[in-house]
Amino acid sequence: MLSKTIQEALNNQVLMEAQSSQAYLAMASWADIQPGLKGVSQFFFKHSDEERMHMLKLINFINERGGFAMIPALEQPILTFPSLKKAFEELLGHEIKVSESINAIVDLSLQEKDYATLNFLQWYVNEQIEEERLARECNDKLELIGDDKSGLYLFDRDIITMGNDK
Ligand code: OFO
Repeated sequence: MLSKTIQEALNNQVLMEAQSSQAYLAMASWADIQPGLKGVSQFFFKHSDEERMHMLKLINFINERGGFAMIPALEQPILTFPSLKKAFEELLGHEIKVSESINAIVDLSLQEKDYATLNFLQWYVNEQIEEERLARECNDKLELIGDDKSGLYLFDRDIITMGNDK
C-alpha cells in the first residue's frame, strides 16, 4: 500500500510525464512544418509516445499498489521555437528536471522504506540516464553544426536512428 506522500509524489510524476509528452508533441508539430526537418519531427513524435508510455507505467503502478492515479490537467506547452537548437535546449532542460524529480521520489521511498516503489523507480533512473545522454548528444551536434546546412541535413537524416540502441 502506498503512503499518502508517496502517492502524491508519484501522481506529480504522472503530471511531469504527461507534460513531457505534450511538450514533445508540440515540438514534433513545429518541426513538421519547418523545411527539411521531417526526421526531427518523427523523432519528437516518437519521443512524445515514449513519455506517454512512462506516464502509463506510473498510472498502473499507483493503482496496483492500492493508490489512485489521478489524470491531471495540462498547460499548453511551448508551440514555436526560434531555432532547432533552442528546441533541443528546451528538451535537455526538461529532461534534467524530470531526472531531479525522479531522484527526489527515490529519496522519499528510501526515507519511507517503501522498497517496492524504490525498485519500481530503478527503471526510471536508468531511463533518465539514457534520455539525458541523448539530449546532450543532440545539443552537442547542433552546436558543432551551427548554420551549416549540409550538417543539418545529415542531423535530420541520422536522428531517426539515434537512441535506438537503448
Ligand atoms: Fe519520461 O523520460 Fe523524458 O521526460
